[in-house]
Amino acid sequence: MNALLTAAVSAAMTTVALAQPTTLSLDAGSSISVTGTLHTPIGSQTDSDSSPISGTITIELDSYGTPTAITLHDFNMLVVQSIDLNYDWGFLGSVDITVGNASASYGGTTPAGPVAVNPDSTFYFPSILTNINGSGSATGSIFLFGDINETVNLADFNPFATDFAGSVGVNGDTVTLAGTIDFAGSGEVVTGITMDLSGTLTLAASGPAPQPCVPDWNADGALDFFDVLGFLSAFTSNEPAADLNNDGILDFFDVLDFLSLFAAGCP
Ligand SMILES: [Ca+2]
Ligand SMILES: [Ca+2]
Repeated sequence: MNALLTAAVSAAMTTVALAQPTTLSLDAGSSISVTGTLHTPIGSQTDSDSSPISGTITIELDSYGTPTAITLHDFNMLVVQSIDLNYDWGFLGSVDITVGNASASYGGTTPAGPVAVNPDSTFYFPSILTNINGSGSATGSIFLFGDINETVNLADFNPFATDFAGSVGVNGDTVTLAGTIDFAGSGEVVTGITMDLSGTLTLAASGPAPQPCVPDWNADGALDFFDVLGFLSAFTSNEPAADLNNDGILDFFDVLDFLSLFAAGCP
């Protein structure tokens, strides 16, 4: 045992922070709504459209039992239907904007957060970066301005600073998340014509909870010396939890299993 303990202690002198992100898939009912106000020489008009969205969001919870903190790693969402915005000034002109392959993705280079998950399961990210991508066309004509036939690039609006509010919970092996990401920005869609673009991504997502990390004995999200002490304490107290190979006996092989799991680490 002394040799094992020495090995355990030397193996555990460094702290390894554990990250256990999980990727959730957007469920049916997730959608995007877009409002665009077009500013032209003959006046401003506003139109809106919406579409279902599909995709994934990757988050990390500090605990997959009762979470108290959430980190946002990534999201990638595809706008399923084309976004069509139509502006009509009667005999003065009209402009139709169509984007058929729009997408929204996380624009940060590092994970956002962590922020608190409140006792009522809600969370709030005050400022995350969202990129909107996709291209389409703007066609029409405006009195004294001329015909319009140009390509529209949503990337011209990037990045959006957005807020992300929602709720997250764990039910057995499943993580569920509901939330909204609001975005707003301005850009020049056609030379000389600007648009204020805003909208909301409404998310309903679910996915698997990562498996618990056995060698993180005190479940604090880090692998360190205290986990080794915790296991050895459970072992010497004959706690059934220390029977890692499930053979009903606490012996040398359970200690070996713990050290092997500890050395392998956790995802
Ligand atoms: Ca630990
Ligand atoms: Ca055993």
